[in-house]
Amino acid sequence: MASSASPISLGRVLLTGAAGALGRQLRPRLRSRCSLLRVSDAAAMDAAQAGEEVVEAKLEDRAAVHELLAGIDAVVHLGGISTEQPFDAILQANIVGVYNLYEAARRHGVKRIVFASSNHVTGYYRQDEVIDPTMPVRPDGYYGISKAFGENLSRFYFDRYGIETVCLRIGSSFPEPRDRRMLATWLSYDDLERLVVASLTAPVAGHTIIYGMSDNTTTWWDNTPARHIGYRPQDSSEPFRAAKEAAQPQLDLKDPAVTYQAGGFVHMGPFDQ
Ligand code: NAI
Ligand code: 15L
Repeated sequence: MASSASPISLGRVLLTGAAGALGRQLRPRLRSRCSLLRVSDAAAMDAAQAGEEVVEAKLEDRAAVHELLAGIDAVVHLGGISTEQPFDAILQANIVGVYNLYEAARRHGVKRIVFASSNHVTGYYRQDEVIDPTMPVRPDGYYGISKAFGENLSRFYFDRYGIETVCLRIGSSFPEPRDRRMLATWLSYDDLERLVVASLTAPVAGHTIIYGMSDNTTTWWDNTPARHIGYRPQDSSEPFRAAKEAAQPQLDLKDPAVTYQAGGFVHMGPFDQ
């Protein structure tokens, strides 16, 4: 785990998506920094530890989400569908769900939200261009569109109600890069923790979009417009390069999954419903 523990208490924090891959990583890392960590998911979670509350809730259940936000200072919102899927499922979890979350946050006076967006908001930029968070979105599917909705919704809730949000356009957060594309997109779990803590503790966050990546040598993303968040990655995909290149010595440059930053997401769908 990252050793740069911030001395700043995070207060009463809600972590959604706590049963998921990243939620299970962040839960123990956030627990010691919070006066209360309320963890939630539609799926079953481990029992509450000291300083925790565990609440099962579906994001599309407006009343349940309203209850979830009671007494909370800040939210780390990871919950929702995390890959390309049919629109109706995405609509409920990621679009209705994020609306319910922000509306409950407004009514309960929550001050800051860290929203797990995705690199798939800009997946149709090419792998031979470097983009920054101020450039127009180019989603690569319904999933990316739903994350763009969350980014826009959160901007509205900042402009209208002053709720600060840091949108994390997470690249690929796994124990290690899985393929050559992830040499550019990888975010280690320790750097994920650094990014979330920086987003929760930056004195002024406003509405910020930042790519979630480690200090990779190959990169498609320039986080200069988000430097005020103070995120400093300390890991790199470079130690994995030789093995990943050996496993994939040839890339088909005519394959859209190689052309576009989205990678294999460009081949997901359409879904007949
Ligand atoms: P995951 O799929 O492992 O976890 C998502 C969690 O959300 C699951 O535990 C699931 O039960 C819960 N969930 C889904 N629908 C729900 C609903 N309707 N109501 C309540 N809970 C619901 O995903 P992972 O990898 O942990 O990602 C966490 C977040 O980060 C997601 O929002 C994902 O889109 C985002 N992200 C993750 C990346 C990665 O590399 N792991 C990359 C980019 C974005
Ligand atoms: C995502 O948004 C997904 O949640 C994750 O499973 C990875 O596929 C990641 O993007 C990626 O682009 O590698």
